[in-house]
Amino acid sequence: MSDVKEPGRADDGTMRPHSSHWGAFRAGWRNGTLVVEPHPADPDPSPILQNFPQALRHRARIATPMVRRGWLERGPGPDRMRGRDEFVSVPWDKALDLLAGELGRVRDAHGPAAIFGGSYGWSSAGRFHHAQSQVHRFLNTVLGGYVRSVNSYSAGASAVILPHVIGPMDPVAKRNVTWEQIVEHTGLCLSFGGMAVKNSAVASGGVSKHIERPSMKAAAERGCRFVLIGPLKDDLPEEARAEWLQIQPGTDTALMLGMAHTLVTERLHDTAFLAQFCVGYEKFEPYVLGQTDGQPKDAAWASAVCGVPANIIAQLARDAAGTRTLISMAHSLQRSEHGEQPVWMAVVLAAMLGQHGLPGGGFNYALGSIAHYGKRNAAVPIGSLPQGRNTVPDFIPVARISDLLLKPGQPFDYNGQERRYADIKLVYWAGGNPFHHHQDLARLRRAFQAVDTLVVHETAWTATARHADIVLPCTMTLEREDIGGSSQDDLLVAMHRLAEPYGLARDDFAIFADLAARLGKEEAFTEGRDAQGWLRHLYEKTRAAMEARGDKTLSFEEFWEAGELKLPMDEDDGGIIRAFRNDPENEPLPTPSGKIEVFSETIDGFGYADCPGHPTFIPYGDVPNGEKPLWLVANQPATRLHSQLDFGGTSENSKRRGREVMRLHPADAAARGIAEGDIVRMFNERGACLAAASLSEALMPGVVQLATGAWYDPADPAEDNPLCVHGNPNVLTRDVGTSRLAQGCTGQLTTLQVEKFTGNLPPIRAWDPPAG
Ligand SMILES: Nc1nc2c(c(=O)[nH]1)N[C@H]1C(S)=C(S)[C@@H](COP(=O)(O)OP(=O)(O)OC[C@H]3O[C@@H](n4cnc5c(=O)[nH]c(N)nc54)[C@H](O)[C@@H]3O)O[C@H]1N2
Ligand SMILES: Nc1nc2c(c(=O)[nH]1)N[C@H]1C(S)=C(S)[C@@H](COP(=O)(O)OP(=O)(O)OC[C@H]3O[C@@H](n4cnc5c(=O)[nH]c(N)nc54)[C@H](O)[C@@H]3O)O[C@H]1N2
Ligand SMILES: [Mo]
Repeated sequence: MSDVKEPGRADDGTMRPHSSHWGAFRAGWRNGTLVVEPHPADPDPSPILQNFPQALRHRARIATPMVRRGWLERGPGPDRMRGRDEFVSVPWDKALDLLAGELGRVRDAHGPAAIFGGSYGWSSAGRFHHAQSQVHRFLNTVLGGYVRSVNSYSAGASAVILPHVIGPMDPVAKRNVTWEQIVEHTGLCLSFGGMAVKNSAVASGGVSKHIERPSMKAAAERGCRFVLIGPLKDDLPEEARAEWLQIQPGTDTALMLGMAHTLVTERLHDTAFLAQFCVGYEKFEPYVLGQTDGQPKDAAWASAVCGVPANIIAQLARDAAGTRTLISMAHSLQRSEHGEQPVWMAVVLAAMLGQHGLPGGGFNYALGSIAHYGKRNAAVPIGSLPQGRNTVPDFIPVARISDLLLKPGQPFDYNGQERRYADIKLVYWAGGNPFHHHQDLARLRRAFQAVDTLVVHETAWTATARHADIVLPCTMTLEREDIGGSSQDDLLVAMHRLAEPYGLARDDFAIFADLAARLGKEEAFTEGRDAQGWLRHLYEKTRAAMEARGDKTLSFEEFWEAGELKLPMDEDDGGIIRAFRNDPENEPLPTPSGKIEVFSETIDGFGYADCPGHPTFIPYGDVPNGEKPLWLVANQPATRLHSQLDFGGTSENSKRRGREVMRLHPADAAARGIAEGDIVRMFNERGACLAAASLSEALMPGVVQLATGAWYDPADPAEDNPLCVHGNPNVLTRDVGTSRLAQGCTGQLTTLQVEKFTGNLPPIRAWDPPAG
């Protein structure tokens, strides 16, 4: 790192365009410091941008290729030493020779179905250097494929349930109700899990204008009433002027059933809409009325389950029937046990209200959870790296990674199919951090011990890199050129290079190109293009589409010089749901019946008790009890994207005594003798972590919150289940699927106990490079 010759390091203050998942920005060097300024058009930029300056040259970056000592000395094979061993620095040529040899061995001995390249993760903004796209293209074009993962940690349950009942996730979330419609039309917004502006800070691929806060402000000023239903008051911004209904986690379906019961018994439900646009309502109403199970789902029942007073539930139903009502639901509700149910129930409730397809009304899944939703869509395509062909049919629902590695050959259910886990020998990860995203990290460690080889491309020493056998250092976006853009943003950004690579770091593309050459497939991987060639190739897709529409376009050189290209956006037309409402005969929904499915014959036919044929309240299994009296909400962090740049300034400054801050209600703190700023131990039967306590009345009593993203930091890596001294909630969460239908991630909620930590405070080492 001593020989860095940053472009512009002359400190001339020149600001160059760049982009990130958390905003478009400009950056340049002044007095030897990287200065980052938000894009001037952004009305509400994210503080996450300020993670960059400190992160760029932080010691947590990886400087050279590294090989785990045990793997180097003993070769591939299952090994308990993963995550406990030393690393040996090796030259690039040697690292690539070793890796190419191992990839060839696994391919020849076991075939590509022995390689897991699911490689889930957000990577970085930039259409070309997107690491997950790079690794998938490499595995397809060079090795013939890999065992993949389907769906996401974000929306594991909804991605599977929504197509059965209303349509694919994209039209329900991304092309449906816009913020423009809300500002103009919405009378009542029932916001399940809120729409925290810290979450809409982020959009995969980039976002140039954060409009959520100003939109909620404008809507509220016009008279839109926001009701926040959730355990945390600050899941909606002050500007929404929301009423807060405190609800027991995991019980939203019961609340909505209580509203449905009121609608039916007071004849407020839209029978004409249900008859014309839905199927199966007649099988659902008897359940609501208690005719099928003896339990009417009335407001009193719902109240006893969810904690919201019965009169408020009933009144909410009446109010919702009397105005333009929008139901928004955070991703979080379905990232938990039976997460399919609240999503389906919200679809049905909006149907009972007759609101689907009306401007500013109906159900918009995940609105406000992320900055893609509630926007217009780009009218032209944005280039992305072609993935090649994967010849391996095997896949896992993404959050079944530990099961895959621990249960080779064993059966699992998914969306009506019985499948088997493949037998994986080699795991290749680029652009994701399973020690951030996965649950029950002690189990994940065991799972990674079972394979022959774990390969990780990383920019920094994440816990995943520390558990790898071969670690290859990669550039950050600031160290390379790329094109930033997403289909829900009107700016394509020329991401200029701001710095030389850290140490010996290389671009993922360059690494894969060299590996491909060693395996005799360079041309298949690169198609004869270098990075610049690919940027021009990807840009041309957008430019040509604009030209075909008759829009003014820029040549690649002009685009690069200007720093950005303004994209044409589509009409705000409400997408397939509006089209269906306007013309149900000719614009059927892409469901089996072509209508909204209140009852699904397909799902019913699967015979899953944990996901029956209509929305059903299924009590949570993992509920607070004597030993674990508290709920843990493990939600998204305000100060970073997931685990990315945890070592950046905004993230580090939010910690106390180096630990992640957890929040709890003053009453829960008092009962445990915990004061503001105390270090606490959070624990259950799966694991324990330390965090710094902060007392807040923004949480309901009985609920504590610890955001995700603090890097896993084992007190003693030699132990099987060490204490995490930094505050990673995934040592506590459960590794179980949402149901047999979707098998989605359930990391949002679990139960635990919290106590004041009185021992000697262990040091934080998560950001120190490992011994080697
Ligand atoms: N308990 C609990 N767990 C959760 C959640 C929760 O709510 N609760 N939320 C879940 C959700 S919604 C998600 S999406 C996941 C997120 O999980 P991930 O997407 O895996 O998390 P990130 O931290 O974004 O991981 C991206 C990694 O890619 C690396 N990276 C960035 N750029 C590059 C590059 O150019 N090249 C290479 N090689 N690497 C790069 C970063 O350093 C980082 O380590 O977490 C999930 N986990
Ligand atoms: N700053 C920042 N923004 C992000 C991300 C990030 O890492 N950092 N990650 C992005 C990604 S990949 C995704 S998928 C989205 C995730 O978006 P979400 O999943 O919606 O976000 P979370 O913050 O995990 O959860 C939102 C809130 O849901 C509430 N909640 C939890 N359980 C329940 C429940 O049972 N009922 C109700 N009513 N409410 C509940 C909690 O109070 C929590 O604060 O966020 C995106 N935005
Ligand atoms: Mo996500």
